[in-house]
Amino acid sequence: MTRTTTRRALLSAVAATAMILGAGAALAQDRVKLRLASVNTETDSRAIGLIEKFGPGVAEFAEFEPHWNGTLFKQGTELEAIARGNLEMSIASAQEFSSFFPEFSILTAGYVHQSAEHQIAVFNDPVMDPLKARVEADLGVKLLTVMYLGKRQLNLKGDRKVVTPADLAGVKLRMPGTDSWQFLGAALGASPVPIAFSELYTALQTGAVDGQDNPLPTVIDSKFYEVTDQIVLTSHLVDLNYLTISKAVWDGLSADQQATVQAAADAAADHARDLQLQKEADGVAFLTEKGITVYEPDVAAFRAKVQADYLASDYAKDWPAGMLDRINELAR
Ligand code: KDO
Repeated sequence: MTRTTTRRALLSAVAATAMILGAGAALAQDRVKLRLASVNTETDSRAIGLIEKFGPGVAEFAEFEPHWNGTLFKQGTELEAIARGNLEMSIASAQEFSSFFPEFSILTAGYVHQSAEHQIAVFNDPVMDPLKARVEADLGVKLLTVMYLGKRQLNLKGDRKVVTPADLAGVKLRMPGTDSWQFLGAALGASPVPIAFSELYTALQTGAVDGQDNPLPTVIDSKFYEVTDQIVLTSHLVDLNYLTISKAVWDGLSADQQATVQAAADAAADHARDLQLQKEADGVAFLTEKGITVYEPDVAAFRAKVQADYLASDYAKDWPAGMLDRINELAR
């Protein structure tokens, strides 16, 4: 049995119990408490979108209680917390879902999503329906909407010039903890090192790693520019997160309340996306001003290696038939 299968089998049993408990709890309350756990800061665009649009949007019947900076649950443990009935909402990556459901790895692959609009088109397309249904059935988690994180870029210490993946040989590149993130780091040509987001600034500062990858707004928001020297504009992953809610809590809401939660989630994601796109557009000027060297490598060389590595990997064997073609069609 693979690690993924074991984790999923365990959780489907847990989720079934949590659904029964959760539904009862939601019905018994007048007001619904919606605690959200995430590792991002409270100044991140997704946090601002949720605070300004989601909380007020559901205020009539729900109390939105966000916990940022990984203070409630550590990075990568949030989905399990929802499945166990210990948490109501999270901001989760496709990589986290892929550790339960291998087919999600198609959404983690480099150079697959092309833009923020493309992410929305994929999320709303029927091609996502079986994936969403499986997450609900096996994990007790509902995907509400897709949130834009941005184009991930390399952010390194030192003055090594990076043109092609070969230039990253031996570079200790921090990537988040799950296997699919580590695979992406290796596909870029680097030696990936798993470190949680909340420990990343210190890891860069102490030189435990040579660099990290994240979209420019995150480099700015978390001040990684203070402890790094350069940005290589590989744009290797147009990154997303899903705003999730416990299926048990969702099922305990009336149809009107569900519609209100959905509308508030979409409004939060739209607002956050606008903010993040603007920060991304302003990012190069901001970072250059801070003394960071920003340049473009041979992006075609990165794209060719990353795509070839994914297509030759075991991950690709789990991609639903025709899904990659459909995702590519939606980019046009
Ligand atoms: C990160 O750990 O590098 C990452 O960018 C991964 C994303 O999926 C997301 O979890 C993000 O961190 C956090 O929300 C912090 O911005």
